[in-house]
Amino acid sequence: MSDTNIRDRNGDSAVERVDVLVVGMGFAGMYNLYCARQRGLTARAFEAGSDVGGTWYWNRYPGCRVDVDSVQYCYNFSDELTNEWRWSERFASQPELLRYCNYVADKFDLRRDAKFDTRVISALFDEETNLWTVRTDKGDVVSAPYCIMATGSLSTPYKPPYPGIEDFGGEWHHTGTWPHEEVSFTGKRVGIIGTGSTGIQAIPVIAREAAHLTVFQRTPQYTTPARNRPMTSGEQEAFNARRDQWRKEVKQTFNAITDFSPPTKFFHENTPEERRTYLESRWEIGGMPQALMETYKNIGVDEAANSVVADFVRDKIREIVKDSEVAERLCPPSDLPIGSKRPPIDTDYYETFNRDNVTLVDIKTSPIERITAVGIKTADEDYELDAIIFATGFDAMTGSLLAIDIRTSGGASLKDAWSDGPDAYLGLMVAGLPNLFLINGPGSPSVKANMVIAIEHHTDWIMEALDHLREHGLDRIEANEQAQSNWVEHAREVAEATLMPVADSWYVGANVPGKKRVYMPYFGGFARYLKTCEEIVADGYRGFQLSRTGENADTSIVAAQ
Ligand code: NA7
Repeated sequence: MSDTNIRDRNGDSAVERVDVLVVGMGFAGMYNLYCARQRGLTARAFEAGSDVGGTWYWNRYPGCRVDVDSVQYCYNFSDELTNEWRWSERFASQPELLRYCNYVADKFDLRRDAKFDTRVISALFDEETNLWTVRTDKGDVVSAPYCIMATGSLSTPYKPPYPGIEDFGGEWHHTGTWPHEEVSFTGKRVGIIGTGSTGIQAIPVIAREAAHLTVFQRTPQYTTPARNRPMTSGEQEAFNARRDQWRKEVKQTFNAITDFSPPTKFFHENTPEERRTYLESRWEIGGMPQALMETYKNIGVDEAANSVVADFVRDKIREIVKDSEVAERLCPPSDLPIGSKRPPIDTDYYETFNRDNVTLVDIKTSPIERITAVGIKTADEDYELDAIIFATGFDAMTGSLLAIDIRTSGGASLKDAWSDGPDAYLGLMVAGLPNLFLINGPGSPSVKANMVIAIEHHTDWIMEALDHLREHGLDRIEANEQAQSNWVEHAREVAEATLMPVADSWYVGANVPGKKRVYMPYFGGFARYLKTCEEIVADGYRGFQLSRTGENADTSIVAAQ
């Protein structure tokens, strides 16, 4: 494979030629770059941010931290790295996670092949030359036979288009593009819109600093205490000592997270008193969202089982929040199953509503009408504010991919392919777009799993596919339309057998007006997904077409199903 400068097909601009293009330099992009290099492949990565980190580069809002145990939310590919790094807290904060990303980039000299402050705007596949050509907003033109979209699942912020934002005299920020300079709320009247995982992390921290915080809530969430704490002495060493075993165990789990005693009973096997005691013990342990979601079998599929846990959280809210009206406003509605929106974990979220300087506004019954010069106007009231924070989430899973004009010379495009929903085979490839790989794409466990473990799996799968192609003198891999449809149908059936698609969540794209409603992550479990991927490879890449194109698209199909 080569690394030469060539001219593009029009012959009018010099293009750089590498083996692998990588879009994004978060956890996924960095690992892809590392793996490509390990194989002696030349690679070029582009990143819109000024440095590495992806999610942890952009989301700098107060209170931002991971909700998977730090020791599990990190790379596994290098024992040296594992042994060198120490986490300071059970759930690492954003600054610590960003330090980790920088440490990895330095250690493996990853920035050398990456260009920052550069956004990829298009990717065109030439059917004749078998090359993807990527163009950027800085004028770069780079070609490679393989293109890997490491663009992140939650990286295109969504901000509701309220009229009047340009009139607002104060400052405003979206949590997903938080300024790098310190933002001070001291003495300020702050309004925050959104009570998803982000709002729930930010609200208690901002409330402690601001003169007053007004929380604009559309849908109340179920959240459980994170019980974050400093790592204890020897804790990480003990985890690392059994990391090899853990790497095996994590592959057998539903969400690529271990150390949670899995449910052994159905809820009706316990008396109401036993349930209360059991759920209470899980509430006390706190931690990952599974604390409550994995208490009884079939919480995710059975309404009665689900409502037992949902009611438990509502009771907790009523216990914690002193003002009973505010408590009722914080209680999620009975038609919202617990877990159907991404379950957050928190530090002092409900307690924050006992503070004198915090007001909760229900914008479901009294929607925001506009932003004014001095604040926010709802249907019922005007709120004067010095700062507005949009914790309103992301155009998840598809937003960053569809923002790039991805097409082939044969006339296929990602936009057309996804006009009726984001179909992808295993969430890895899209039929009609050869040699284009998605990391954690729709139809893969992705956001329903520990993202770093899912990233490592996808990357390893892709790299092994590239090895396979090379070893067999091939240069093209493409998902079959039929295999893709079968997979999409399977993923749909799995999700629809549960309560998960019920909520208007970002999992189904309901937060972005006009987005096709599809449950995007694969909800069949990480272990089952891994096994399927392995079987497909063992079966000669079942459902993929592997071929040799050479310069003249002389397609000799080697494996096709
Ligand atoms: P989420 O979970 O999508 O939450 C966004 C919040 O913003 C949620 O409370 C929404 O209310 C609210 N929202 C969104 N659009 C509007 C409009 N138009 N009007 C009023 N309120 C709105 O995003 P997060 O950033 O909190 O979390 C994203 C993921 O990042 C998280 O799940 C983790 O995986 C990490 P709604 O519930 O839609 O009524």
